[in-house]
Amino acid sequence: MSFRFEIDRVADQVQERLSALLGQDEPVPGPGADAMAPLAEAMRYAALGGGKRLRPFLLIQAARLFDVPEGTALEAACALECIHCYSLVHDDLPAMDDDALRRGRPTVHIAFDEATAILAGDSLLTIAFEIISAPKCHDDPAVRAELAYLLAKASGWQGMALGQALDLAAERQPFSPEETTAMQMLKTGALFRFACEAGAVLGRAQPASRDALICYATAFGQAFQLADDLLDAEGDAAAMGKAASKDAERGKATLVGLLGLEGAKAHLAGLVAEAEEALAPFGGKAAMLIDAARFVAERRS
Ligand code: GRG
Repeated sequence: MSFRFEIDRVADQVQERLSALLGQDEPVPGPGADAMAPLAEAMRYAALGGGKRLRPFLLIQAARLFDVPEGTALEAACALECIHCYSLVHDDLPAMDDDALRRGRPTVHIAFDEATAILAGDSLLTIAFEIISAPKCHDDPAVRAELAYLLAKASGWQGMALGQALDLAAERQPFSPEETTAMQMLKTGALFRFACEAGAVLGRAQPASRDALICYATAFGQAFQLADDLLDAEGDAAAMGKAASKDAERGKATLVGLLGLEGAKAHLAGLVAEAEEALAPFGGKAAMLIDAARFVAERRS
């Protein structure tokens, strides 16, 4: 089965399940109903409006290494995607990146308003924990509790939110390559790590297998961010006729700015090799995860 086919198939599954989870089958009766509608609509707009669904894909593929059925892994995968979508809604706000477009459409605060975007982000964050702690996620409450714990750690003040805070700080003070990598491993890497670790938790993996997946996720997360920075840098260089990116202009820390285009490309190839090597113990069973690392490094949009 090809990677392209598989990632599209998983994206369809995620779309269908998220649509059900964010459905409006229990409308609030009475005077609150009208007021509630824009919030639910904004959540659906943010979560159901496209996206590659890479994090759910990694989670489902990691779980598959331990023969976890896709229907089981899908719940945790949807919880993770809700966190990702929340982070994008908040990242786009005027107080953060102040972006008007996301996934080819107006961002949530443009399509609705700022207050609704903040609340939709908050609600996507919290519904993630409803999904991951519900019995449908896993029969064993200990597994659900571990997943919820790991997801909270990955998302919050020691994970993605800290990474975002450091990224904002990097606009005011110069970051070294090491500091930039550490920031990116939190900002974008923490959710990729959760995706892979959750697969191991769902599959009750041995510590060595879990560690191998964490190594893979670490290299994958860095490769993803570096490829994203390269896309920005090359796109902006083409548009502006010089090798300076929008992020660099804003004073944002990127490895492309620090290593240069060629240095960054060489580093990216090394990260993909690292990701592949980490999965060697799983043999051919890890082919989709290896293809995912190659995909993020090679993507052009
Ligand atoms: C607001 C707490 C808080 C955190 C925001 C992840 C993040 C932290 C911000 C995203 C900013 C950004 C655009 C970073 C570049 C890399 C990235 C995460 C891109 C978006 O992820 P994709 O490519 O998006 O997986 P899709 O649309 O495919 O889901």
